[in-house]
Amino acid sequence: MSKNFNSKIKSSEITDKQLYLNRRKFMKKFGSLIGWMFLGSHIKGVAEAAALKIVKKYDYTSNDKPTNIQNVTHYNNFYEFSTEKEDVADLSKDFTTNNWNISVEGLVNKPKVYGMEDLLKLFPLEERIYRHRCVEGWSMVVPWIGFPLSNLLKLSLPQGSAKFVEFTTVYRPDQMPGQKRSVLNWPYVEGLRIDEAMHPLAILSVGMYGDVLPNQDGAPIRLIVPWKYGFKSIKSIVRIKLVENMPISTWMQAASNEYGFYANVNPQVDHPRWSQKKERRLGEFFKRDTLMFNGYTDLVGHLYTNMDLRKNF
Ligand SMILES: Nc1nc2c(c(=O)[nH]1)N[C@H]1C(S)=C(S)[C@@H](COP(=O)(O)O)O[C@H]1N2
Ligand SMILES: [Mo]
Repeated sequence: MSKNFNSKIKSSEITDKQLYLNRRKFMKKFGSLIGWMFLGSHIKGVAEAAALKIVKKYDYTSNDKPTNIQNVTHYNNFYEFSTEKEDVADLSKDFTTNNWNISVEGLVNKPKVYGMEDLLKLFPLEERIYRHRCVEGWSMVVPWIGFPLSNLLKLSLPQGSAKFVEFTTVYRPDQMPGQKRSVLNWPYVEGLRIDEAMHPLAILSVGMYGDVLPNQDGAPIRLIVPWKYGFKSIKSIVRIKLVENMPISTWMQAASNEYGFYANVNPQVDHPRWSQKKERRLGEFFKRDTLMFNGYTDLVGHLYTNMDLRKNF
């Protein structure tokens, strides 16, 4: 660990031993991944520096016990590969994420195309344990590795007219068999209001359980918005666009009466076809109560004062 890295963080934030070990694993993975991508020894240094920047933050971390990684990686919604949750892991095995670029564009003063290595160099990575609630009634707890989305947005200098952020998943039907079928309008699109996108809870994740993201969980980079239903947390992102008008998300296009733009977790507002009062944690038998804003009301409730959450579901 380099000296200047140490001096930048408070002692309370220094990672514990387990995280340190995970970090070594993560570094090795990223080191070899990026080494393979660029075949340059200086790039390995970059990977190392980025991985060393994982800082444990306790502010937003849930006390819930993380779900078994086997469940999290073998029960996935990723319609680009399959609508069968148990099949996504296998069907995404050969998906390639090398030379991945993300473009930040639209109503910003500094539009730019970032490579993954740029992002890792720019933003320190944090581990955050978040609850995740799928609109279909299952939930899990995942230790993500990532950085606040606001870091990237601020760097792009949003213009005053930017009111929403639109995210787009990669379109690659040759590697994503689900995109050859018209189950949804491809590519998958999601959106947030700009104040939601700037909220410190919203992160771009590049890893989980101390390692890089598995393909089935949205490699190499995905959004995580833990107070909203899982479909907002768009995977394998290639474009982030700041816009003036509310984006029409893929799920709004598919069924606007069932999937709204806001999609805040809300046990009081049922889905037209099922109740949202309870949820089943992967790996658990008994259902538990679903919490308002997935338990993050203290942190995000102020974003929705004076809003009718029944109308804006
Ligand atoms: N591109 C894309 N992103 C997506 C989806 C998808 O089908 N395609 N499914 C969403 C849904 S419905 C959920 S619940 C979460 C699931 O994330 P996980 O498989 O990592 O648990 O991803 C979300 N992001
Ligand atoms: Mo979901």
